[in-house]
This record gives sequence, structure tokens and C-alpha cells, in this order.
Amino acid sequence: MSLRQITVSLLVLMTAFLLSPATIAADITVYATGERGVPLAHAIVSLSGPDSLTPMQTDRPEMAQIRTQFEPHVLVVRRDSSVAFPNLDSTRHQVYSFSRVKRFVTRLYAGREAEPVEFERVGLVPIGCHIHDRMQAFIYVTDAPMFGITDAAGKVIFKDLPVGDYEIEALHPWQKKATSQKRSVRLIIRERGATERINLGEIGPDPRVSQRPVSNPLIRSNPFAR
Ligand SMILES: [Cu+2]
Repeated sequence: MSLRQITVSLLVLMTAFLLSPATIAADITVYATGERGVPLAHAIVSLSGPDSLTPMQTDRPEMAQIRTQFEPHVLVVRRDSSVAFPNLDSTRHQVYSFSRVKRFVTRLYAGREAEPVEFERVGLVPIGCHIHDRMQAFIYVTDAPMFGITDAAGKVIFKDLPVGDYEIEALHPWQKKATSQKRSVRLIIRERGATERINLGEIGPDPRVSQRPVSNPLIRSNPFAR
């Protein structure tokens, strides 16, 4: 086949692909709010949907330590992921969790001396540092094919989704409620997309400022643990 023939064949294939019903795509936008509709950053939103939904690719998740804080504050990973904890500070840290979902402690380390930690169970894992009390973060382990964290406007967008029925689950690491919130959404052909507003109720203070562990019932009772 000549280069021209190959190019034409590729264009025909791409056109067929773009016009097939399975690729008609729309977005789902989720807004998370707290009491009185205040936008909530750091809310964890996961999405499951039709079989044609391709799971998100997540490679080498990391939770760094920068200026004596964890970065990001909230990290979502798929079950059986290994998370690295690179220390970018000049001081040493010792990362740990006492949670029932994942109990671990690294050695006191600098740079990348600590081994990555594997998260084998689904649930919310509070992360701390034995040296610095104000260092607090959260890892949420999920089986959902798609997930995200809300930005400062309380928003997360899942783009180019195939049509079908979706389940949205939202929670916040500082929340006072004992359950996550769930919603069902149907994306249909020609629809531009869907927007869901999810109120997560009363949220506790930022633990990085209060320097106290959050009093989140999800962490105590672990309803997501398997
Ligand atoms: Cu530390």
C-alpha cells in the first residue's frame, strides 16, 4: 500500500470511530458544597458507569512533602496502587497511618529513601508525620474507574464520557457525616452533559491549621473497608 492509501484508510477508520454511538461523549460536572452552599475544595468524587467507560490511567501516584506539608492534601488511588512519599524538604519526615484501611510507618527519611506503600483495601486513610503534627493528609483508595478531587471552586469535571448510566459518590475527608453521598446520572445521546450539586453537610476545620486529627466518622467506622 502506498502512503496515500494508508492515509486514506486511516481517515476512513477514524471517521467511522468518531461517528459510532459508543463514542458520543458528554461531560459530568460535580460541585461539592458544605453548609449554606459554601464551595468545598478537597472533596473526593468517584464515578462508575457503563461498560464502555474506559478506566482512568493513573501511573506512579505520589504524595510529596514540601515546606513541612503533604502535597497533595488529598490523593485518590486505585486499589493495589503503590504510593511514593518523596521528601522534598531539607528536614527529615516519618510518614505513618494508624487507620484500619492501611496501617504503616516509614522510617525517618530524606529524599526518596522510604519505600513506596501499597494500599490493598478500599477506604479513607488519614496520613500523618511522626515529627510534625501539623502535617496531615488523606489517601482515598477506590475501585471506581474514574475519580477526582474538587478544586477551590468545589468543582470536578469528568470529560468525554460515553452515554449511559452513572453513579457518583462524593465525600470529604473533614466531613462530620457518617456516610458518603451518592447520585445517579443518565447521559443520553445529544445531551451536552450533566451537572450535579452535592451537599456534604457540616465539615470540620482544616487539620493543617487546627493541628488536630479530623473527627470524621468515616475514618472511625470505616464503612468502605473490605
Ligand atoms: Cu514531618
